[in-house]
Amino acid sequence: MGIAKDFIFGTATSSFQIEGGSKEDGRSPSIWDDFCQIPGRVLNGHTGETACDHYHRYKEDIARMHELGADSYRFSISWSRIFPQQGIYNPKGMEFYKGILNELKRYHMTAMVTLYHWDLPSWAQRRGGWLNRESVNWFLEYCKKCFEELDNDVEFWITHNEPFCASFVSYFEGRHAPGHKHLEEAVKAAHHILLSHGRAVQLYRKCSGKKQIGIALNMTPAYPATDSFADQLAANNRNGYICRWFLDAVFKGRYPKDMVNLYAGQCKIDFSFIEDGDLGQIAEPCDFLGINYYFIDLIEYDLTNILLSRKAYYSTYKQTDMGWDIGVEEFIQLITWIRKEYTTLPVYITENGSAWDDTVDHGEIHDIDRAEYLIKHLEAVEQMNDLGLLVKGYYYWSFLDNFEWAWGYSKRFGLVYVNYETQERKNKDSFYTYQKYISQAKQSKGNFNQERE
Ligand code: GBH
Repeated sequence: MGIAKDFIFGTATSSFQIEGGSKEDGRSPSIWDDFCQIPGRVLNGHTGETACDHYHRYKEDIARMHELGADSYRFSISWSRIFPQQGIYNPKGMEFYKGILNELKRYHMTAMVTLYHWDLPSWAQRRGGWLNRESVNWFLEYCKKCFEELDNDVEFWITHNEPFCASFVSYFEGRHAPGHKHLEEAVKAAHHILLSHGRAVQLYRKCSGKKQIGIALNMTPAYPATDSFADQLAANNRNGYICRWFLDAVFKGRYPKDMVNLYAGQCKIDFSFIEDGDLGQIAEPCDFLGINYYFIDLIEYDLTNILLSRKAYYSTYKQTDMGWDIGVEEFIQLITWIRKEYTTLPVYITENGSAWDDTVDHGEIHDIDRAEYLIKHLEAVEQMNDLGLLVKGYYYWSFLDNFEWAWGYSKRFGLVYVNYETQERKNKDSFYTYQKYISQAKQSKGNFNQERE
C-alpha cells in the first residue's frame, strides 16, 4: 500500500457550520448570521444559531473522532468570537478553542486550525469587508492573537479556506455572503484576501511560530465536454477562474495573463487596487499546500457567458446529491499537475467528501455511496504516494452533517449523522469504513503511531 509511515488521517469542519452558540460568551454576528436573515438566501431559512451545537458538545464530538481513529482534527476559528468588535479582544471566545485543543491533546490528536472559513465579523463588513484594503490589517491583528495564544497546541495553521469562495462565489456569483454580483469586487476581494494570507505568513515567521502554516485552495478541475476548440477554450477559462488565479498568485507571485486580459477586456476591470510589492507578499513561501477536492466540471462553451461557460448537461459521471460529477482519476491528475506546475511543498488533502440523501433505516444509516466515494479517493491518495507526489495527509469533509451554506441543513456530508431536533449523533456506515481503513493502514505500517498511543 502506498501510504507513508507518518501519513495523517483526519476529518474537517468549520466554525459557522457546526458550532451554534452564536450569541454565547460575547460572540458578535458574522456576515453569515446576517445572510441567513435575508429571505431567499439560505434554503428553508436555516440559520447557524444552533447548528450542531458543537459549542456545547465538542467533548463528546472529539471523543467520537478518537473512536474513529483520527490522528488530527481540522477546524476553524470564528473571528467574531475573538474580536467581537474592531480592536476589542474577547478572551472568553479564545477559551472555547483552548478547550478544543486541550481535548485533542488528551487523545493525542493534532490540530489543523483554519483562521478564516468565510465568517467575517459583521463589524468588518460594515467597514467594507474584503473590499477595504484595511481588512488586511484587521485580519493580521486577529491572527497575531491566535498565534500568541494557541501556537503551542496547534500543528498546522491555515490562513484561508478557499479564497475563491470568499471572493468569487461571494462577490460575483452572489450565492454566498455578502451576496454581491460584481466581478470587479470579486477580483478586489480576492486580492485583499490573498494579500492577508501572505502577510499572515510573514507575521507568523516574525512571531517565531514553531509549527507549519499554509493555505487551503479549492480545486474543481474543468474538462472540455467535447474536443471542440470552443469547449477547450471554455474549460481553460474555467480553470483560470477557479484554480490558476489562486495557484499562480500564491506560487508564482502573479495573476495569469490570459485571465487578466479576459477580466480587463470583457468586464472592464482596472487593477489599480494592486499595489507595488503586493504580489511578492502574496507569494511568501508557506510550509505546505492544502487542497480541497470534491468533483470535476465538464464544461461547454457558452457564447452568452464566455467567462463562466456552463456545465454540460449530459454527464456520464456518477453524481453526488449536490449534482457533482465524481472524478477519481482526475483527482490524481490534479495533484500531478500541481506538483509539476507549481510547488514541491508537501500537499495535504484538507477536504474531500460527498453529500447523499441519507435515510435512517431502523436507526442505522447505510450510506454505501459515501463509503464508496471515501474508499476510492483514499485509494487515489495511495496511488499519489506511489507516484511520489508527496501527499502527507487526508481530511474527510465532514465529520458531522452540518450547515451546508446556501443549502442550509438539507445536504449531509457527515460520517456522523445529526438529528437536528434532538442533536443526537449516530455513526453512519461510512464512519466504520473509514475507521477500518485507518486501523488497517496503521497496522500494515507496524504501529507507526506507537509513540502517540
Ligand atoms: C467546501 O467548499 C467548503 O470548504 C465547505 O465549507 C463545504 O461545506 C464543503 O466544501 C462542501 O460544499 O451554491 O450549489 O452553487 C467546496 C467548494 C464552493 C462547492 C461553493 C459548492 C457552491 C455550491 N464549494 N459551491 S452552490
